[in-house]
Amino acid sequence: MGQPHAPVPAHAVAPPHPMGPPPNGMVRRPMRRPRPRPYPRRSAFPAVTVIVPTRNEARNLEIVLPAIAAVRPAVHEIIVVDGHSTDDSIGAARRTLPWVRAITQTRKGKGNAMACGFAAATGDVIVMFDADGSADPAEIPAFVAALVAGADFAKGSRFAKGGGSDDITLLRKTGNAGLNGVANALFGTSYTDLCYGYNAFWADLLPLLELPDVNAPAPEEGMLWGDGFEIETVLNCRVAAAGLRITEVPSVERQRIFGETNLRTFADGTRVLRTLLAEHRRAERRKNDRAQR
Ligand SMILES: Nc1nc2c(ncn2[C@@H]2O[C@H](COP(=O)(O)OP(=O)(O)O)[C@@H](O)[C@H]2O)c(=O)[nH]1
Ligand SMILES: [Mg+2]
Repeated sequence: MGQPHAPVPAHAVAPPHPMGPPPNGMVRRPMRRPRPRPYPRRSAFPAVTVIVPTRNEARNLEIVLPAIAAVRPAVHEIIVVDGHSTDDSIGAARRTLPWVRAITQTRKGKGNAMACGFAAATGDVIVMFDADGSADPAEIPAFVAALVAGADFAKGSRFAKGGGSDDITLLRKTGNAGLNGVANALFGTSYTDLCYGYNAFWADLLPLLELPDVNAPAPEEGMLWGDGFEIETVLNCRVAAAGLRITEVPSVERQRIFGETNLRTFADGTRVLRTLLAEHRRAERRKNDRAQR
């Protein structure tokens, strides 16, 4: 008699096919679904999750999703996180790429969408990827390579050597440069592009980032800290404050294909500045707490 079988873990049992049993005599091929990964791992060949936040990006998704799926080595999963779009972005995503995972965010704002995507991710590496066609999927392997080479956080930069932008206005470029200077002075970093949405990091950092709970109720007015466009800043501040290894990856931002930006230059710029100050206070508080223990 052999050894008794170990109990089969719940995640190893294939759930019933969502379309039900196949008609007589037909075999239904299993749908592609993420491999079960009980915990993220650091390895030379990490499983890559791409998080794509969308707010009315149906037409862009039809172009962007197949382009991400064509990247080699292939990504492990793509999660579209929708912000209550009125153009059926989720339907477009599913029609374009049947194995995409599409979820709806729990509150408002790009930051909340990203936090929802991070919480749903099953890969070892998480890539933040805008849906508007401005990010080039062919750069994903460079982000992953920076992480495999030892970085904790791979930060896309349009202003590092080899980077560029077809999409940024002079006003936003100037604002970004000013905000960059403030961030570097406060956090001792050498960031060249604070407000850029194309970044990647090891999924095991997530607990350290302490992002707003995706299940927390939405406030009656305004948004929770970190739920808006300031998400990139929050991440950049927290990885710096935690002393993590940051590598900048040159990135070329292209023009959005269809539609218009959801960003409001002045309102969101002010919010980024407030975030830098708030995050600096938070980092100082943490440092003092640690020193007292
Ligand atoms: N889910 C979700 N996605 C958002 C929200 N706001 C912006 N996005 C997405 O975030 C990405 C970047 O937004 P975009 O408007 O292009 O800003 P810009 O790239 O800074 O000009 C796009 O894919 C948007 O569809 C939001 O509130 N919720
Ligand atoms: Mg954009």
